[in-house]
Amino acid sequence: MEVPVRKLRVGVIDLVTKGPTRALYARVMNANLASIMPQVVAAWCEAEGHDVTFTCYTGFENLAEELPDGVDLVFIGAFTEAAFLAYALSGLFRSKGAVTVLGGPHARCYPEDARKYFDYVVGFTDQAVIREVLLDCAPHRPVGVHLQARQQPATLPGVRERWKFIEQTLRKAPVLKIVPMIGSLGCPYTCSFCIDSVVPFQPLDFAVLKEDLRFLVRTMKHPRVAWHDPNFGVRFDDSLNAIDAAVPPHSVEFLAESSLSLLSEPHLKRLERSGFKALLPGVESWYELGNKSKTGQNKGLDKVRQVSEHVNMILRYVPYVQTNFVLGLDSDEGAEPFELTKRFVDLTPGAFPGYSLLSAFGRAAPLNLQYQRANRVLPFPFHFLDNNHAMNVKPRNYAWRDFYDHVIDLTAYTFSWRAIGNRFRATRTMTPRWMNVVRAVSSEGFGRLAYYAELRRRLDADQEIRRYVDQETTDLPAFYADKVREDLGPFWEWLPAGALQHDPNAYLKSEDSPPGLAETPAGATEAIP
Ligand code: B12
Ligand code: SF4
Repeated sequence: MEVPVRKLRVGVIDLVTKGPTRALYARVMNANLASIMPQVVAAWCEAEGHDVTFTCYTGFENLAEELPDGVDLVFIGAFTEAAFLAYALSGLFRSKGAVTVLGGPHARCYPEDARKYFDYVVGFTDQAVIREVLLDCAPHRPVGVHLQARQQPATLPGVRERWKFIEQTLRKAPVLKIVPMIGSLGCPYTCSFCIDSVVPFQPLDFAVLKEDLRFLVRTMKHPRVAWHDPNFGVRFDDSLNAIDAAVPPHSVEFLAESSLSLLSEPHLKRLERSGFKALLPGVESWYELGNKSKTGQNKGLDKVRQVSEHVNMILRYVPYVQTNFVLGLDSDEGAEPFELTKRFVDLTPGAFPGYSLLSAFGRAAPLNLQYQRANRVLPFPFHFLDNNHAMNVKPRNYAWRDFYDHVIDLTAYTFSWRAIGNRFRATRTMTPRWMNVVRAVSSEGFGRLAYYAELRRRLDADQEIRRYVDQETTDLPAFYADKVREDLGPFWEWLPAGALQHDPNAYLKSEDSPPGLAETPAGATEAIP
């Protein structure tokens, strides 16, 4: 006899920010940063017959009121920067009797830590994993269960099935409304710092993609789509053929992250014809990763010239280009890498440079094991791990103060009025022009510069911070604890005791003593003790 399934009241929360905010930029942009998976999870829970309340938290909502009273199970999707908000919410909902589940980048990178605060922590997630959680739906405390599918899911619900959650989220975006879509998972490249360097490339169903685009053209006035593929266009012709077969040229505007090696001139001509308006290629370093940027053995100034020419060519076809760089890689030494990036800014005035400080997100990438083995990973609280507010890898070739001097110099150069003016003039169309100005004068440009300057001042004057970054102590400097308290606002009181600290070497320790993998009866899921 079949046991009837209990109908659950399920809440799904997508955290796109780390705490309450009133910032204008957040009001305009945060809803456009919504993730795909929380919408997928909500659709899968409904398909299993449960009542679902979905909310994308953009920093303006009252979360305690958004979910119904008596919710049985709460899924939270979070980046590491929002881990504390997620932990606090888990505490809050558990206190009301709910069972809690964490998924997303933080769950993938720091499962050992997250299990202390959630009943379930999930890595790769497919429908079977979600079904398993729904069927079990029980408190697992003090240490939660860690579940993951053996690989990325073969299919994901498309825009049509996610639409009611997308629509509800985009109502929060007052001007620009961007729909998240995905055409592939994983990546064939193997950039050692990247979470996808070990995940096989896998295209998703092109038929779903086509149907979704047709649906969007019927449903929205001027649809804009952001591709969340880790590297869009690996199967270039297949992807573009699918887009072109589905919708008339320019009826949808597209944004995508794509590596330079995929952005040849013939490909760019096609992308322009099909309505691509923004591309975000990764340059990362002037000394490494030649394959990805198609610069082969070229290094240093030669690579700057080559990449600059390439990006200027991209700008002839696509109006908005953000070039991503990682600062502080082991191959960087002295002033040269920073000076080279300044040359790039001069030679490529139309591109918006996105800088990330080298960060090791737990078990995200194999390279992190090397950093942990060398005792180079600092235990900065998760809240600051957003590629900018803290660099949690001790640089190999720089003292901290010198490093921040270079970072400040480069940031000031990139967001000087001269560079802002050059960028404005070199950008062809209105929205990208102003977007660049707004990004430069808001938290990303001026805001970061002020933050780095404050940090640099403290590296001289604040004994606690100096000892912390020099690894003489793991006691958290008051500066950081105060900032978390301020940013979490009312959620601070729900932050579990001890959450500010984590073991930065948990990945290495788990590798040194490998756990036995216990299979569930389905055989498709791993429950990791
Ligand atoms: C697309 C993308 C973006 C997009 C879209 C972001 C979004 N909200 O989804 C944009 C450009 C906006 C973005 C911004 C940022 N990103 Co980003 N981004 C990615 C990228 C390239 C792909 C992620 C993706 O969607 N994959 C497809 C999904 C289906 O697969 P998946 O992510 O592997 O998820 C699986 C599981 O984790 C699980 N899952 C995922 N979410 C959830 C949620 C629930 C509830 C459940 C149950 C399961 C679940 O199911 C999936 C299927 O198995 C990854 C790098 C990569 N190559 O993966 C970085 C990555 C996720 N980003 C990263 C970072 C740091 C950022 C920024 C902080 C950068 C910055 N300084 O601005 C911001 C933060 C934005 C925010 N708070 O929303 C880091 C995250 C590390 C971490 N532990 O936090 C990554 C891993 C890159 C890296 N540095 O290694 N990003
Ligand atoms: S090309 Fe991009 S997505 Fe692929 S491994 Fe390198 S950094 Fe990761």
